[in-house]
Amino acid sequence: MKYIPNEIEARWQKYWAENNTFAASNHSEKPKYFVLDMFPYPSGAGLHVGHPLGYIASDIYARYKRHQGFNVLHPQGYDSFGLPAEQYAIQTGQHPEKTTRENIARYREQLDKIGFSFDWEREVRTSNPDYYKWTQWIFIQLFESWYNYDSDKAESIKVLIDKFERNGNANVNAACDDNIEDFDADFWNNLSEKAKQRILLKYRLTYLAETEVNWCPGLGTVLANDEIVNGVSERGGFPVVRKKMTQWSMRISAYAERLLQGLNEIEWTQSLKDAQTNWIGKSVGASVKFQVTGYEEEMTADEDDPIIEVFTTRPDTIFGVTFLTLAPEHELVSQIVTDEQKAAVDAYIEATSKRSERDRMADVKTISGVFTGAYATHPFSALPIPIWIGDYVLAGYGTGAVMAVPAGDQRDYDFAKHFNIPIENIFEGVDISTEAYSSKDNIKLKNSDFLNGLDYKSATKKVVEELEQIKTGNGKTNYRLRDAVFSRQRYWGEPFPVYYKEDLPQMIELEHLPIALPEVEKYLPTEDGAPPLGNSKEWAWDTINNKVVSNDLIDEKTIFPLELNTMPGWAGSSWYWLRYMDAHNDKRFVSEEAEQYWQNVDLYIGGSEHATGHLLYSRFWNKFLYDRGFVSKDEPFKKLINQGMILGTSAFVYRLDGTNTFISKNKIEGKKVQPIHADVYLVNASDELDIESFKNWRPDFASAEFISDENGKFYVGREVEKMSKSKYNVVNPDDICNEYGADTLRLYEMFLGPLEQAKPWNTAGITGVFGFLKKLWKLYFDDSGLIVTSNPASKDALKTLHKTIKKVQDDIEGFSFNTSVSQFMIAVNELTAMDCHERVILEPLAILISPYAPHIAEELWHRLGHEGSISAVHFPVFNPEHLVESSKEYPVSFNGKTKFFIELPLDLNPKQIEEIILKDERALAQLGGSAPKKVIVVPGKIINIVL
Ligand code: ANZ
Repeated sequence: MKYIPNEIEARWQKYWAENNTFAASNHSEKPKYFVLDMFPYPSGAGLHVGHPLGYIASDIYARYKRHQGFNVLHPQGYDSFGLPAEQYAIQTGQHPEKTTRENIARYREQLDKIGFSFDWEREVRTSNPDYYKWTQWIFIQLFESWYNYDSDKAESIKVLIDKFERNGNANVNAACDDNIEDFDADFWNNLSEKAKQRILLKYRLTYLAETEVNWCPGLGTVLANDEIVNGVSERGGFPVVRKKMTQWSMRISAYAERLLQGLNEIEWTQSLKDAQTNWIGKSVGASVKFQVTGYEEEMTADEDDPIIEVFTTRPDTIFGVTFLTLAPEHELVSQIVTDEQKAAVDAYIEATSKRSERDRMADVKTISGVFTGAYATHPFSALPIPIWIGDYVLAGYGTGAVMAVPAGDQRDYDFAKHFNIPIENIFEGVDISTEAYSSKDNIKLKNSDFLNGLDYKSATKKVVEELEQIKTGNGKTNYRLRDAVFSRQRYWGEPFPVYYKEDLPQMIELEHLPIALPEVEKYLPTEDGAPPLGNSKEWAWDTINNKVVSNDLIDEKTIFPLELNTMPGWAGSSWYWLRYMDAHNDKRFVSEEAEQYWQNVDLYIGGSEHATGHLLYSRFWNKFLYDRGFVSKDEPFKKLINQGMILGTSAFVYRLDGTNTFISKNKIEGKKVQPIHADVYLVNASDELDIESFKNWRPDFASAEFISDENGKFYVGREVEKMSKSKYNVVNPDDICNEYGADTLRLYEMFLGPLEQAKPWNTAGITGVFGFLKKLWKLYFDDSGLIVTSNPASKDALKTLHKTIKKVQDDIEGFSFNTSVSQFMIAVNELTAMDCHERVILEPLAILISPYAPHIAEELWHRLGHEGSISAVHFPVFNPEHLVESSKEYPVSFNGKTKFFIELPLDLNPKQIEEIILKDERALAQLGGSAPKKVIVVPGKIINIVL
């Protein structure tokens, strides 16, 4: 009987689907285990062999856990809102819903071929109304909440209103907008409803605010920082500029400290934790207020007091401040600039608005800035400090203003040198004539009034105390993490459940959700620059009938306009793992019961590119839902592993310069050639090009000439590059499945190397893995059928089996899947050499391999006479006794030359061994009657007789 993977695999895939073999139950006596994959965005190109790598690893783990007696939830779905479908819609006029549905169908077909143990009954699609209904609901919950730093959690906005009504905001310690005036209960209670709502917006966890955003004219939308790479949009590579717009924002900054602390509780790689830690960017220091000179008394009531607040991590250097620098966007600039400097300042602001924040951060060489003409007063020395603006200071970080200390900060130093601003050296025994002094420990201060002779630590403490005393500053912790802009000017995203009444946002009640995406004629922004939903003629909310109605009916009394923006790509993916727990619930986003059972994700596998986007937003939303009592765990993903990228092995043909003649790789030496990508599908496992197919591949090669080598062969060159369509090195998993079967694909993907490392794909290596499966098959079958016996197993076979159980179990638990594949190969080679066909060995062997190669394992199990799926059978138990060696086959040497072997128990001592040897006939023959000079015995190793 031959091993025919296609037959076997189709049969078992059908069996699994028909029997719902991998459906997880929400009620089980078994312990639970939740294995999650980062769900795919279904692009038009389909999957290549790089995509399933993580899915195969998580599938092995999920299957292993089932064998260990766990109730495993291993779901899959689609992150199906997003830009590519919309761009495609703009280009082709096709509805993104249609292309998304088609792409999903293709993905599903490809995934099914690989034999994943997904519970497809729980599939989610973020673009389905029954899913985004709950994304809208979560948005509303965020709107109805504020963050209380005293209890250190999110609370209902009603609690805040209650506080305002009783005591005003004086004792409220909230995450909120800057510059909120203090008010008392009377003031609050006398406000109009509208005024109250305005104030509450400054406290809500999702709020409307005029923010500086990254505006991408090419895509017609706002982008998040992590959607921009090197100053251009990640998708499409369009330029990005800064622009002020009213946008929904998420107050993720309220969670900065908890997002940081939570990292200590989870099993993530250090590199991932470092990425999040840096992104959150905690800095401990102080806030210091500098009064602008000349304004102390002339303030009118409605004018902002021109006090420049700076954030510094080095309060100890306060006596080294020789100027202040404001970001060009700083709101005080226009107020304090002197008439003489106004033209220069305006010109500078205009020039810098063209530079992106990233450019500004990256560029440390260009020094630019301008004097405002104004001065501030030093809080301790009372000396006048000139106020400059410079674009090395970022508007969005800290307070957008710095106290510049050329002695201690290189950028300040360079700035001072450039503009000839005096530099005050405040460090004892340090030369700062050529650069700022950056190390802070163990160095004493001088020229610093009450700080002279103090070191960094005590000076920092002293300055903060003094500042607090004179009410000009205080200790402060700053985070780089900013609130996340949540509005996108796009069509293919979740609509907000929001309408506007007198410019104030109003939430639509849960019972009327989802607010479904309307039909539009065009997916582009409207003529007057409104987002694409502005093209819809039916996009108004009727508050009497609670439904979406025609825009013509808007009367601002009972019918109001709906929000035109949609939510960003990360909205739907920030809670999807919860929906898998209870995917069809139409009463709640997840039932309490299901959530209590599954709690959180035990193992999450996905790409490292989501380190600071998806993985921060998800933790934020989960913590929020936890605070409000909707979920039971603070952290969503207990353990997380990043799979490495699979690289393509590109093929190159070499064209003689200036000709249409191609030359075999082994003939190019000394010739001027131009390497050109050839599709990897045109090259065989020995790197020979199929010339005829190559000619047919592209018209410009049809008439090309080819110079082969002496043997008539034409070789290509190979190079490892990113797997990508444009490099013609993409390998489609369907082709591998068709030719060798999914089990071979799965084993080979794992065999390529450690899961977390990047590694090149090379289709040539796959035949080895395919050969291994054929060899495995032959342990069970010969040409006429099953050859498995019920004989007892030999000691050696048991040893091979138990060695393998131990290795595979340790490997799976340590996520070292590649080494398991090697062990399977060793085991099958050993058992083949032993001619082992015993059921007691081969049954457990089938179970061992089933997480990796589930189809062949099912088939073997079935043919061994079992009913039902192998996936539920208990994993073989390792018995160390089978590995203990009780005897040793000693080589027996005479004067160092091995003459024969003898098997002896291992527990004999050297004396006993010597006695046995000297009676052995073969030894007696060697000795020829004479006594040996010496007998050397190393127990467990050697016996040497010196003649
Ligand atoms: C005085 C000083 C003296 C500073 C010294 C540093 C060294 P991190 O660690 O990144 O938080 N700073 C503050 N706000 C800024 C902004 N919006 N744009 C650019 N720079 C800004 O660094 C905080 C330090 O960076 C602050 O401490 C401030 O300069 C500067 F010897 O204040 B320092």
